[in-house]
Amino acid sequence: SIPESLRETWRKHSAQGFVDKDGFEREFVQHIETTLARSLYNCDELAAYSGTALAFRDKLIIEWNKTQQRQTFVDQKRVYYLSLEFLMGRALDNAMLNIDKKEAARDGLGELGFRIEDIINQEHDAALGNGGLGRLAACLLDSMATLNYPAWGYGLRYRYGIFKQEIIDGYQVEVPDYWLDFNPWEFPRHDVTVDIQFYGQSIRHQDENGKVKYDWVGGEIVQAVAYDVPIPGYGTKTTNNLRLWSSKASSGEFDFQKFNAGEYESAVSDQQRAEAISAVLYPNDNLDRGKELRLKQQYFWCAASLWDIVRRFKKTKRAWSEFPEQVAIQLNDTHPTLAIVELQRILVDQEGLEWDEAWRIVVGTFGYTNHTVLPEALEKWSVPLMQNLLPRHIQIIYDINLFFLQYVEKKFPRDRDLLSQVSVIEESQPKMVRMAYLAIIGSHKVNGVAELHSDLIQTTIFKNFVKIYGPDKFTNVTNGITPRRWLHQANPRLSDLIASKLGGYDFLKDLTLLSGIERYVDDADFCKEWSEIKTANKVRLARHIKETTGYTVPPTALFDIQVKRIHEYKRQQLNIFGVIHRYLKIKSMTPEERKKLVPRVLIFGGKAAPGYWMAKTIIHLINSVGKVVNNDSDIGDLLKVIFIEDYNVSKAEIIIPASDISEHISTAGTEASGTSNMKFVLNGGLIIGTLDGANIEITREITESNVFLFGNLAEDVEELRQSHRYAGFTLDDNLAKVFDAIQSNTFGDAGSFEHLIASIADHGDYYLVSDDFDSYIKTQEIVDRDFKKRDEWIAKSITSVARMGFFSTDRVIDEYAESIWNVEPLVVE
Ligand code: GLG
Repeated sequence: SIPESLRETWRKHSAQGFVDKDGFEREFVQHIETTLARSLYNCDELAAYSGTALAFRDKLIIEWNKTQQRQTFVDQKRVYYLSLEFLMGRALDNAMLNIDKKEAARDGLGELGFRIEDIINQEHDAALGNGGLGRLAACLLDSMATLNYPAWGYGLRYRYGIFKQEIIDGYQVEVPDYWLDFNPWEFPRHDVTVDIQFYGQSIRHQDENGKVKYDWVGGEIVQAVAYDVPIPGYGTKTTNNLRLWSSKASSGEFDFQKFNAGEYESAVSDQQRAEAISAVLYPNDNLDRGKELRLKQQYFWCAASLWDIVRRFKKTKRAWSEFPEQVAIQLNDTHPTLAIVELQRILVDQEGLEWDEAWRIVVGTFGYTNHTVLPEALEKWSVPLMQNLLPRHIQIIYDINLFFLQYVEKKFPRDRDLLSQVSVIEESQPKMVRMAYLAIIGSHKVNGVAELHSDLIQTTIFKNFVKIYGPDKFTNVTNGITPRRWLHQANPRLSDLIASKLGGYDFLKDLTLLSGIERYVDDADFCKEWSEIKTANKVRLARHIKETTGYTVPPTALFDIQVKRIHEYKRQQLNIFGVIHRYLKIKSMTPEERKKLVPRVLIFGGKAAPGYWMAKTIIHLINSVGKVVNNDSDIGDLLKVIFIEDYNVSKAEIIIPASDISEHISTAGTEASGTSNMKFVLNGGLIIGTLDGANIEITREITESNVFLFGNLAEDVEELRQSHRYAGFTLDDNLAKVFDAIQSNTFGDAGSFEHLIASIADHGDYYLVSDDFDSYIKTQEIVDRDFKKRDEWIAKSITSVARMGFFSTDRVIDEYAESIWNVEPLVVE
């Protein structure tokens, strides 16, 4: 660093960033003219977006620098959140609001000839995630910065995020999402690079003292390069860091020999192989596919992150035993479980610690969050695959398992069944490494993401581990959402109305303050404004629907929305079958009866994993039903069915505030938490749902009279499934009629939908669509009835919002900090 005597000069010129409208305009024009080499003659909206983003980036990076200096200086315990997914969405609007400069930018852009909304809309979403798990990581980052926790995220810098979805002739088509053409929010750190090794062999030898050592030799090297993304907190100077790793051929790796010998293709293909590691996000949600490249991604990212964390710790010259007091690493699902093995390897093989001492450090450092009980989502890696790719790590895994099983054997002598049930190695053909078991053994705390889910993991998939370790190792941290993005940014008018009654925006930092609006539920003016805001949000969505699908939908209709990944367990099929039932019913009604009906717009959105045939069939069915219903003049505006293509974070910000009711209708016991349920309620929409995931706690908070619940309970699901299997199974009558309609080609060629119907009618109805159908359509009738009582509906909406304080990720982060991480906030002056 620069000598003290010269620092005055530095300080004099230290970057400040703009503070007001004029300052914004100056920075904007400066960036347009120099950084972007454009002028007022050729500044289009995209360039204006770039100029605006760069002006804000400057501000963020100044605060980022201060935060990092302060955190390094104070050197208190830090949190590292390892997640293979960060579904960030857009950054500009968020930055404007979090550092409280949106009005300066709005006015400045106005004077320079632009509308701020158009500029914000130029930004490409950062879509480095699939769904709830990735978006949760993004909300947690926002809260960690807002609450001033010294916290970093670590992930991968995918060149291609989740694919863009196009709907062509009713079918999903996947298009690559190349998003890095212009990304002002990242800083390449070409000085922060590390070589990551793959393949090769682990060689056992003895050192000069006769101690057994292992050397990992040979194989190939890939370089990890750090890219930093600043994460601003709301209403604080704290700006944390999200470090994303990008892969490239190691400098020594580009084979100049081959190149000089004219073997260009093979020289280049080595390079491409290296770059492939961080090229693309795997598009599966709640599904494990066991592909080698995925394992490479996982190790590449864990090894680079651990190198970085260990390096930072070593600079402080503390004893290794202090590591868990300085470092908390949270594993977002099992994807980063190799970090456990990697830390043990570093400590034992590189730093020379004894196994037991190293292992105490490892377990004290890690916490593991489980996000699902679905068996198809639980990660397992084949032993031969791992043996080949990570020869030293597989040895360490075997040793971890050996010591663990010895511990179990001591506690429960001669229980052979127990040993094979909890072994990290599944004795299958080939043998498999059970990553969740490894994550439990290597962590001091394991948590689920909603009460029911945390109970279920302790009584089903992980029950043996509760028996072995006792219940204290397991805990619950119910998910949340950041109210900054999901209320203030997505629904500014509602946020402003609430602020006008609460005397300011403090509720955005303490969401429990929302309870203060409950006393306005009888205030006619307030209710009227509340209702008008909902209508305005519906008009905005209707416009989006018109522009993107061509369909006109009436904003006075009941907007019924289901947006999330398409999955059989989430049961979009139940929803669309319910829509068909409604359609058939309307067709059989007299004109008098029709007059009494509440018109409905059914809105669907969500991606199917490219290899998930059944999910794609469901999308096709929704679109086929839409095509028939929307063009049936006999139905008119009474029913519309819309599929919004390419559902993502920025579309969610338009869709969620516009709902009257949204659907969270998973088979009980399958949705770990759900988080969009929280977003919808926070935006004044009511929900229809099963007693599953966080629906249960939402119901507890806002009370049962404000939720439309239906369906079987989690505790009865297994028995129902069994009964389908053995006692034969009769379809629900109304569902049978729906199937008849589909099978008589009402919605196009019935053949396309045969396997979907068969999965229910002939193959055991695993997700209990038939069992829940009657309860579902009856509850939808109650929704129709209640929606007509406009005043009561608005009262329910206000009351629900007032009682949502619990579901902020600020509360979530405080719980993690207190019960898992043991970290304290650090305020940056
Ligand atoms: C999971 C679950 C969701 C959960 C989310 C965040 O399926 O129920 O809300 O994580 O914990 N794979 C996921 O998206």
